[in-house]
Amino acid sequence: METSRIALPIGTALDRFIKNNQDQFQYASGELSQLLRDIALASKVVNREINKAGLIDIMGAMGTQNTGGEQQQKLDVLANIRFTRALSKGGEVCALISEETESYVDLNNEGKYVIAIDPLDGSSNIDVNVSVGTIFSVYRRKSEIGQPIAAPDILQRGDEQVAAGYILYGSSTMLVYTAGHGVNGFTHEPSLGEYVLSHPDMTIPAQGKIYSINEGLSNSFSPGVRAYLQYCKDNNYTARYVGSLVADFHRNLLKGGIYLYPPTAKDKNGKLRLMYECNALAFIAEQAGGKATDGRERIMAIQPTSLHQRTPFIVGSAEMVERAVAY
Ligand code: AFP
Repeated sequence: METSRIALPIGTALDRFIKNNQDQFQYASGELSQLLRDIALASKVVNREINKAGLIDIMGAMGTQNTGGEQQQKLDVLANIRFTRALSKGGEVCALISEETESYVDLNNEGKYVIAIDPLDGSSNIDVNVSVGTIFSVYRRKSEIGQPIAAPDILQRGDEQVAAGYILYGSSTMLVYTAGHGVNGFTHEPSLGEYVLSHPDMTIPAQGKIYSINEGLSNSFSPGVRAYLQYCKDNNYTARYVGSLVADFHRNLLKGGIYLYPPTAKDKNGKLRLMYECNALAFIAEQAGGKATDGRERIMAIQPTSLHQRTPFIVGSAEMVERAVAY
């Protein structure tokens, strides 16, 4: 009898995959792969906490606000602590930009990398048991190792990312990342505590039928956005909107679709953050064959001028994004 029939292979674990593909990392010297492993480990801890939400007192608001003036959830704070701790212990990261902290966190002057992270995106969904995510971008520092961090290390364009990814805490937990050589997805196997390669070489269909937008805000959308939404309806597209960016992005990546967060009356530059939400997803979208724009230029070409800068965001299947921009 074939051995695989009595013992199904578990597939390639994230660690093994990273080691086997070490040469795909720019400036491969082991630190970047260690950094990804640190993120993966912290995400497993966060995953464990999220799974317990409802049983222990970690749901609900902290009573404090984040940098955007939004209510911080207890799990936001917890996830921020977990990722910061993992990344500071690893020693590869010199500075950390997070949605949860006003300024960047200076970690270790010897570290080679700068991380921008939204530790828990969509956190207002936690109380109702809906998917949430973590989004991260990795940059190489520009200043000399050993020197204090300077502005050019922090305010880098998306095009300068050396790796980016997200973790989706959904019906299963997935880690999806790119290091600039395509996109690979790993599913968390809870009994082993390992991420296992489940979605190799992910590509987004050039055209899909799903559009994702908070249409409740449509009174304040521009005429162009409203016209594009009418086009979607005229062509019998399906509306799908979780309200957790990672979940909406991931679904569209797999099935083909478009996600839009345009300027609104409340948020003149859109709601989403360039440095720790849009850049990472733009990198993944482009690596998977899709597109990401603010309506005028590629997201990754935008030079950030502040840490918590917002941007309009249109991302997804290439042909759909092109059409939306034409409107
Ligand atoms: P929260 O983290 O406050 O839940 O915001 C989530 C988010 O940043 C992103 O994940 C969603 O796509 C988007 O905001 C939803 O915003 P609207 O509620 O305005 O549609």
